[in-house]
Amino acid sequence: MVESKPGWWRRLSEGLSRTSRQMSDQVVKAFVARPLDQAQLDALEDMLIEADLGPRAAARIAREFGAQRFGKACTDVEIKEALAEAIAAELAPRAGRFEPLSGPRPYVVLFIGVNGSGKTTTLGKIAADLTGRGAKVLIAAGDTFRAAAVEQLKVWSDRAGASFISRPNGADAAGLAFDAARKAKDEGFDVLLIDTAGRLQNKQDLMDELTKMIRVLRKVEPEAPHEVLLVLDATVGRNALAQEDIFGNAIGVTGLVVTKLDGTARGGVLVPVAEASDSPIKLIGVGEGIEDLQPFDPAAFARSLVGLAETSA
Ligand SMILES: Nc1nc2c(ncn2[C@@H]2O[C@H](COP(=O)(O)OP(=O)(O)O)[C@@H](O)[C@H]2O)c(=O)[nH]1
Ligand SMILES: [Mg+2]
Repeated sequence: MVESKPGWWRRLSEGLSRTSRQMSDQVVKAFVARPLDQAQLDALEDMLIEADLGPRAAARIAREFGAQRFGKACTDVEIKEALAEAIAAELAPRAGRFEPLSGPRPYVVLFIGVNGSGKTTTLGKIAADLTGRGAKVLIAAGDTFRAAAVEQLKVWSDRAGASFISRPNGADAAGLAFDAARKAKDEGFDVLLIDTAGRLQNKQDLMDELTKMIRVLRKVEPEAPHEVLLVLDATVGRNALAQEDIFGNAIGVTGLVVTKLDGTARGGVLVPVAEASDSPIKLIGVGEGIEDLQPFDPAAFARSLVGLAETSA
């Protein structure tokens, strides 16, 4: 899996600070050490909905919280602790691990998602993490639709010290995937990371291209791709759910990456996304930097989201 780098907690909590600031302010405002009553519970539920946790999870969490605390006065830290636990409990069954170095070699990873969701950036961050751990990484520039996409990926590839394979603009992405898989196999690469287009002339063309890429990969490696990561942009909020539907149904997604959690005050959107998804959340993006991709740790995420420190004292 992507390793947690030094300073990961700071990156996570800074990344989630837009959401946690908002939640903290509201917790303090709504619950200043008076016995918990129904009005406060309603305020809590509204706050969770505002942070995009979705009405169902918000109701469950508020109910659970009320069952434990009704009629008791509590400090803001106690409230946050209880909230973090409830949010983590919602997310825990929906977390998965991305472990490209524990699988077969070459381990083939396909990145899919709409334009701008963060596919190329996520791929670049993963490449850097893997080469940093001594893995031999090949990157395939499967977004042949836009010339700029290839250049952007090449920059990430050079930075990571990975090998790179591309084709001229407009070339067949499936052909490139095939050549990349052959090269990865023949030359003993540990991991093959394949970028894809987020948009073609229309949605059907894109789905056809992705299924064709998968089909030809399997001619080289019957088990490939070992991982299909769907990259979702948290700042689009619940619209991400629709993307999961489209890609999830057409292409077999094995894991989600939720990016740009630093760019929204509604980081709680992870909860309804996790709830609706058939595949687990494996990684989260909390910034544009090379180290701003993290394994998804529900407990750490939930604590950070409500503005708590790394561990309880
Ligand atoms: N703030 C922030 N920006 C991100 C994150 N991930 C990606 N981005 C930015 O989102 C934009 C689109 O990313 P890109 O990887 O090109 O998306 P793609 O079209 O899916 O390949 C770029 O400007 C990235 O720097 C993240 O976790 N946080
Ligand atoms: Mg891209």
